[in-house]
Amino acid sequence: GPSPEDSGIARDWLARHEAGFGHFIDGKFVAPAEGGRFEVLNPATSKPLAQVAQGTAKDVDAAVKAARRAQKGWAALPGSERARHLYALARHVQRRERLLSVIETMDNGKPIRESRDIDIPLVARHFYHHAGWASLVETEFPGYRPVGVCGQIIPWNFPLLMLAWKVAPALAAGNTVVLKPAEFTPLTALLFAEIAQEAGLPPGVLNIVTGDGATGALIVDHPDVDKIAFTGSTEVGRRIREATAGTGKKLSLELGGKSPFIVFDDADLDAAVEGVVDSIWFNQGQVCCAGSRLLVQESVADRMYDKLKRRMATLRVGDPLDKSTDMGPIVAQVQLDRIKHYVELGKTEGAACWQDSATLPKGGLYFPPTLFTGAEPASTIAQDEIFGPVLTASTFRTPDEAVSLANNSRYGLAASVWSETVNQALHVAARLKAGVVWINCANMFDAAVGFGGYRESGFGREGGREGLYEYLVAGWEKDAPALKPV
Ligand code: TXE
Repeated sequence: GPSPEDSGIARDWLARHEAGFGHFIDGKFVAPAEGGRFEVLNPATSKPLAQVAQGTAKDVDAAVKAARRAQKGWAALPGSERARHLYALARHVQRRERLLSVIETMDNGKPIRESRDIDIPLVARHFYHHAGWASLVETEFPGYRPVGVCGQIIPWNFPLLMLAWKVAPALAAGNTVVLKPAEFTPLTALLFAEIAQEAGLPPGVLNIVTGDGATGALIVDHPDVDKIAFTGSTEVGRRIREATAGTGKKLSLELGGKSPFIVFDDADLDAAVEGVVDSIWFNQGQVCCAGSRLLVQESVADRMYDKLKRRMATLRVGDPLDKSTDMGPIVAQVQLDRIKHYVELGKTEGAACWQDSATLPKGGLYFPPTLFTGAEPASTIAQDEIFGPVLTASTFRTPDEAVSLANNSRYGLAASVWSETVNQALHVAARLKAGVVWINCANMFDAAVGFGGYRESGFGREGGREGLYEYLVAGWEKDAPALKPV
């Protein structure tokens, strides 16, 4: 966990910015053009952490212009030079990983163990991986060129990791970026902008404008943006798709999910219980690919539920800066209200609700791990994305029934299958409509593997070779310098 010294550096960093953060445009921090700022809260204490700029049309336009000016020069660099910059970003993230982890935890509420051991190391890994692509893109994608200026809008559940997922491939492929972090969690993106300065990233290549949905809409609508990459709610994704239809802007959307977690009677139930913990109680369940629908084969359902309840009672909900904490607070009051609403609704829909009786810490936005058993497959709690620590369980009899229940969703992001019979697991996996299927594991990510959904979970892939296509277009432009090989 963080030593008092680590919390000290975080406090110092926040104190240095007490007057309020600006936007990061053209390599410099600039005050918001119209002066507006909003408060960012710590969900563990409900106290303010910082004042952050509210981006308006002038700020967005300045950022897009800076990105446009920088783009040709950035694309004209030899791939090995762009790689050098991405390696430098990766190394600087590693050098600052303690400060990044503590700030991420204070801003988002996720346990320090997760930000320190998962989020921030994966951020570095993503930049290292894409540094490799920067030097390979010209030879591996002959006939392709960068899209140009990319608008990137990200959510609050993995604030810096979602930045890395979007920024690393865009820069590797020779694009420049205007990125907007989520209004609840903009701090590590702003710290990353300082890191980009330290690492010597050329001005204008990465611009960060903070603000809410209105700022995001200004980026989407800006006529000089060539591509939008969005991760967030299905509702906003739909609006962005409408807004970009007919503009020629390239678009990728990574939206919600209601991913099935299927346990067969021959599964290692203890391992499956740990898989459930990683699937739905990791990051307080605020995970787009969370295994939020447990489907258990009838003959082992009671045993599975008993084991789960016993394990749930051991989860420690509390101060996210304490390294023994398993679950921190929910990111914001509106999200907590949304979760409470669904849990109340679930009780009226006839499912049995189980929560451990341990009392929650006061002052923060805490919610206990929650299990619904006997949920009707068509009920709201089994169909809607709750985006909180709420698991909905029901049973099946045959593999066919498991597949049809699993696919009975308007989403298609991820799935997890648990069985010790490898043929059964593979056969079922192949019939699931999901962008990623894990067998006897869950929530495994790698920068080299494409991630993304079907149906209302969106389209486009992030990571690896597939992810690069989102940041390239086929063809040739008269005045566009070709990507240069090493
Ligand atoms: O998401 P929003 P919210 C789901 C989850 C959650 C629900 C609502 O179910 O309960 O969405 O969360 C920006 N044009 N997910 O309201 O609003 C916004 O500023 C352009 C799933 O926080 O979609 C933020 O930066 N941008 C998800 C980002 O969009 C707009 C992660 C996401 O916020 C905009 C988060 C607009 N009109 C929520 N309106 C996942 N798939 O991981 C808002 N934004």
